[in-house]
Amino acid sequence: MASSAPFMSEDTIAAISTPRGEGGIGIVRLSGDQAIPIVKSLFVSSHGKDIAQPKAGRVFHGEIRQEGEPVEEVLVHVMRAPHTYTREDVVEINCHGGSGPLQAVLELCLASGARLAEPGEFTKRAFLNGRLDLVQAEAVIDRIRAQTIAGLRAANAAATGALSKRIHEINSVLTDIQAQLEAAIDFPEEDLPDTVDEGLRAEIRRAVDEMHQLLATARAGRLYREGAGVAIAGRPNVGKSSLFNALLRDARAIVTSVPGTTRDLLEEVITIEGIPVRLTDTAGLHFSPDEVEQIGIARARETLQNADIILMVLDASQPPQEDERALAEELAQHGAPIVLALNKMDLVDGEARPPEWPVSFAAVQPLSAATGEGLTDLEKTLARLLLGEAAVPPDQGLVTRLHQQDSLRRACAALEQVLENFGQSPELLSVDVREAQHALGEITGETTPDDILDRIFSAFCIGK
Ligand SMILES: Nc1nc2c(ncn2[C@@H]2O[C@H](COP(=O)(O)OP(=O)(O)OP(=O)(O)O)[C@@H](O)[C@H]2O)c(=O)[nH]1
Ligand SMILES: [Mg+2]
Repeated sequence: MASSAPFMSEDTIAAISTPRGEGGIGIVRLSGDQAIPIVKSLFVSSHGKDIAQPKAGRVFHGEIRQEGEPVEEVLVHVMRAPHTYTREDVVEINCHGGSGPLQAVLELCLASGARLAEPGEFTKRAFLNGRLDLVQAEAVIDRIRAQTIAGLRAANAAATGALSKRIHEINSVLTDIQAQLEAAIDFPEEDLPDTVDEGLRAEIRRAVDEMHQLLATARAGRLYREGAGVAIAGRPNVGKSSLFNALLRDARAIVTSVPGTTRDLLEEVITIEGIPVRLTDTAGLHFSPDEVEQIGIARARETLQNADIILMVLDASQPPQEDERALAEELAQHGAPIVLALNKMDLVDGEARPPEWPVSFAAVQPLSAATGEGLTDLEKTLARLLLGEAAVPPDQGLVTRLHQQDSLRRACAALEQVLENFGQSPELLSVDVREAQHALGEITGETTPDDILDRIFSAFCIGK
């Protein structure tokens, strides 16, 4: 047993930590007090070294053997508690990256006393052992899943503690306020002098302001992490697929002059100002007797239901069409803001025809999918609509998750209650301050209930 670690869990866990499929290498990872003894029992060093000997080194070449027979040539990386990811002893066995070798080595580890790790269990141990707080633990998964550089920067900022620091700063102000209130409880006959009263009130207001600022980052935080959906819709042949391709900078969708070309949904992820945007091209919306097209139209409507923004495309070179207004009204029912793209401007002399519509658009953008005119402006418009006015740089501490947002809202409400009750007994005020602290502690993990923790970590993959 590695006595240097006060954190050791009761059992040693093992899992394949690299993705399924073939690769140059693959890694089986173990964590726990038996990690080194288990691997020692399976491993024969090429240089006669003992991996359990701290002085022998950290990386060992050799073979994993089963009853004396070589199973796999490996590199074993030994990391001793507490300077490891989980703060327990960790051993990583570098194998050839294929399911055969990895599965064989994992099974030998399990047969020798390790237990198969649950999803996210390595990171959960890092959290339980105080190596990471909850914000940082959740940022681990965000780093893995980041789809854009901005998303990675946001996750990195959270992982290095940018958000946690802001939460702790607010919390320490609240601890101070709590101390002042408790002092007042202990000496009830001494009323708080007015100056202290005002000072407290100002401190609480500042804490509320800071929390509102954090809440204002939630939209950007969620967008960098989860991305957004933009669906292209419109009548047949107006140039939806051409616009899809132009935004993608790739001839992904089939474009022809025949109306009804697109039937199935096409989805691709593009990056607009750091936001991963799932762009969907849909079948032209109109009445069609064609069965295949009808199915495509039904699918298009389903996608529109879930879009964050609908991009309604119009052929600006054509006179107004009968059913355009009805289509705009139909699209408006989906609830997402609609951006009207006036396409084929390269065929229009002068201004696009003045729109007169039964619905209001979030923006109107003249463009040409053929020449690229207006596309940059369209992207800027989409980014502005998605991020709102509160565009925040990704590397400051952003609120990225709903549960963080919810806790902040509750903390804010509790402090607003304190401001409202000011002048009443310090005991009463103290209860709400404590509630605010409790809510903030749920973000960093200090006061998060176990079932919520379980839910958070079970969303990770096995081996992480
Ligand atoms: N001149 C010009 N032609 C365009 C432009 N955009 C699209 N087109 C042409 O318009 C025709 C229809 O384009 P698509 O992109 O297939 O239109 P769509 O809306 O996807 O059509 P469906 O899939 O049938 O609903 C093609 O012949 C395109 O080359 C544009 O900006 N300028
Ligand atoms: Mg099309």
